[in-house]
Formats: sequence, structure tokens, C-alpha cells
Amino acid sequence: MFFETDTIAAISTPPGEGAISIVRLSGPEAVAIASKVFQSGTKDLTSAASHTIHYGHICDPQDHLLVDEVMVSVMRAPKTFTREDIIEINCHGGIVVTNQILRLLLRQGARLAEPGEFTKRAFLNGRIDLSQAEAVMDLIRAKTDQAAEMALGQLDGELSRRIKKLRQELLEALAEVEVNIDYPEYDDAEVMTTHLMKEKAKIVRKKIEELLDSAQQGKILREGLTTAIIGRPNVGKSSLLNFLLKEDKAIVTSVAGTTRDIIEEYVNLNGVPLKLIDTAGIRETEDEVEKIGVARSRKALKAADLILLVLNQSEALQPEDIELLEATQGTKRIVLLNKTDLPSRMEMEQLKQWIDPALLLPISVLTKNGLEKLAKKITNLFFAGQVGEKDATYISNIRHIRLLEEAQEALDDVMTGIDQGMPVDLVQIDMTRSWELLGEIVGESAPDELVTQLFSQFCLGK
Ligand SMILES: Nc1nc2c(ncn2[C@@H]2O[C@H](COP(=O)(O)OP(=O)(O)OP(=O)(O)O)[C@@H](O)[C@H]2O)c(=O)[nH]1
Ligand SMILES: [Mg+2]
Repeated sequence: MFFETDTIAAISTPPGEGAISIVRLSGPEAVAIASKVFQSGTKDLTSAASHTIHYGHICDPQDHLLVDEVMVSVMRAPKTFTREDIIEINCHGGIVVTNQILRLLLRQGARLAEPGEFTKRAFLNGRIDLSQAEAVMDLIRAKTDQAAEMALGQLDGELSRRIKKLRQELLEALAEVEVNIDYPEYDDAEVMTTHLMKEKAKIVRKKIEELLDSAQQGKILREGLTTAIIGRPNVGKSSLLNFLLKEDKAIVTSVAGTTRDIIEEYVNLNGVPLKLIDTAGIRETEDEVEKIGVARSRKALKAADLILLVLNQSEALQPEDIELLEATQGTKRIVLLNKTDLPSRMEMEQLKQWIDPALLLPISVLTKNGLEKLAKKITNLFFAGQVGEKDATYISNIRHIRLLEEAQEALDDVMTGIDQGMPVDLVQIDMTRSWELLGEIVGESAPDELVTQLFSQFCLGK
């Protein structure tokens, strides 16, 4: 079923210089429009077979000036990304030429695509569902291998299949209610129906819970674990950042108070993506600039998923260290005892008042000692030791998480309703709501505004 009648065009490659750029057309007039600007000795695009590629030139039909030498792919409906006719013009990368080609196409009757409109058409024409469309966006934005893999799984329809199964379970219970309403003469029908509904609600609720449990992991793998390196000045925070990044990103000096501003970088530590934040050493200071830096450090400390608290074990524990040990109480943290290449002056017994020894890691950034254990400590904290269990990472999207939580609450209402002896048709309302909420994830009961809003977040030409 085609919802759109116009033909859209956009540049599908990122702006800037590249070896090639792709200008894409989708819609019923795609082939006709492209053929007006395409010239080749023998070929006519309108009679070209589907999924073929053709060499030729783009030429302005008005002044017959050559614009570029190109390869044009012809893909006819319905076996295309949008299920419409698609033309892809591979031209020589470059802003001017690519824009000229786009302008020519628009002059021949194409309309400039809105952001995400190609993917939106794929959705509206039933080729992918909403969660798959979102996966396209996630795939584009993926910053780590795991994130890309997860998005790919979702694009493949894995999440959709799971959600649809859950909806089917609920539907079966709902169908039973209908039977009950149609044949009220069977006395025990209502009892049986509520029993069945409660069982189904329980089963589906449990499965939703499993999906939600994986959400936290999913979020981390997708977005990276926001990791703040915190400590008083000169303990080696920036040195640690540089070591993990394998480059001299942050300035390191023996002057306390070297780092003034937050530095953020992504790094993949044995499969765990970290968004590392190096901060200014926390201390009382009169320096105007440093003050602002310290305030930012405290803010980063609050916002982080993980805190790497760095202490200098070649000095006795300082009041600032103790303050930070207290401030990070109850957060996910690892305390790094740095500079183990120097003699130790830190009282371990005293330190153990503040922190579980399992979370302590003696290191030397200078000699690189002990750092190989850091990744393991992090995975222990967040993944019970295991990273990237493929099966556990389907949910990562905030919208999905919210809907799953709401669906879960509706099922709770079903169960309490039954326990309180509510009439079955009232319980049915809650179960139907849960079924609808799950449907929103895959777009089966998604309101139009949602669809519009979601696709508007895409980049142009996608
Ligand atoms: N001996 C020794 N020195 C180290 C080690 N790690 C860092 N240093 C030194 O400690 C000094 C401070 O290092 P930085 O990384 O700048 O410390 P910082 O915590 O970022 O300091 P601020 O930015 O001022 O808060 C530098 O002279 C480093 O070379 C280590 O493991 N052993
Ligand atoms: Mg620093």
C-alpha cells in the first residue's frame, strides 16, 4: 500500500568532500525524473531492468551543460528500501556538483525530502516497523561496535518479534474474555477467565521485566558508561585519561591544578564503551578559573554512571580524599590507588573504613602496573562479569523503556483488579491498555504525531 504520491529527493551522503556522493530519489516518478537529466550513448533509464546500474552523465536538460559523470542505480518497487521506485545517483563527491544534481532533480518535479522521510516511507509502506525504523537511526548514531550490533539486531526485527509474541499472549487472554461475555450461562466461565487472565498477566509481566533488566546494559553498551575521573589535584587523573585513550589528550604536569576544564572522550575498554571525563582536581581554591573547574568536577561526579576515584597512595590520606570517599558513597565507583611505583604512605586500614577492598585497585600510570585489571573491575560492577551477552541487549531506547514500564503497570492493575474481585470487563480494560502500549513500540498503535516526531530526528537523506 503506498501512502505517498510525490517523489522525494535528497543527498544521502554527508556534506563535504568525498570520493563519491549519492543523490537519492524515491517515489512513483523517480525513474522518469532521473531519465530527464541522465544521458548515455545508448541507454534509456525508463526501460532499464530493476536493480541494475548504468554509466552516463548528468546533464541540464535546459542548457545541455554537463554536470557530472555518474553511475545510476535503478531499483524498482516493491523490493526496495521504501518499497517505492528508487534511483541512486553516484556522482563525484563535492558540495557543488552534488547540490547541482539535486537542484536539477527538484526542477524536474521531485520534492526535497524531509529528514528521515525515506525511512518513514519504508515504515508507512509496511517494510519495517517503528522499532526497526528507530534501529536505522541508532545504527547511524552508533558510537561503538556493540551499539551497532544491537541496532542491527533490532533492525532485523528481533525486538519486534518479542513484542509481538507478548501481544499475542495478551490477545489470547482477551479473546477468552469475549467468549465469557458471549456465553455468560456457564457459571464457572468467569472464574476460569479471570484465572487465565491473571496467569497470562503474570507471564507477560515477567517477560517484560526481563526485557527491562537488559535495558540498563543496553543503554550502557549503546551510549557508553559515563565515567568521571575524580580526585584531588596532582593524583594522576589526566595521566590516567591519556593512558586509557592511548594518546596525550590532556595536559599533564607536576603542578597541582593543571586541568581546569572537563575533557570528554570515548574509549572502548575490553568491549565496554566508556565516555571518559577528566576533571579538575577537587580542592578549596581562590583561583577564579580553578573554582569554576572544581564546580564542574562536582557536577560531573553527580552525573556519572561510574566514578574512578584516584588517590595518590604515596601520600597519607588527605581531608579532600576523605571528602570524596564520602561523597561517592553509594555510587558505582572504583578507587584507584595511584603511584605504586613510589613508596606507600597510605594507611590501608584507615582506607578500608570507607571502601570495600574489592573496589580498590593499586596502579601506577607511570609504569602501567595494575591497569590491566581495571576493565575486569568495571564489568564486575555493571554486568556481573559478562559483557555483550547477545541475547540480553535488545532494549536500549528510552521510548521503548517507558512504554514497557507502562505496560507492566497496566498488568499490575490487571492482577490487583482480579485479586480484589473486580468484574472481568473492567480488568479487560487494563489488559487491553497493556496490549496497546506494547503495540506502540512496534508502531501498531502509534499515534501520527509520534511517527512524525520520531522521523524528524533523522538526518537528511535517510
Ligand atoms: N611517580 C608517578 N607519577 C605519576 C603517576 N601518575 C601520574 N604521575 C605524575 O603526577 C603528576 C600529576 O599528574 P596529572 O595527571 O597531571 O594529575 P591530575 O590529577 O590530572 O592533576 P590536576 O589536573 O592538577 O588535578 C604528573 O607529574 C605526572 O607525571 C604515577 O603512577 N607515578
Ligand atoms: Mg589533570
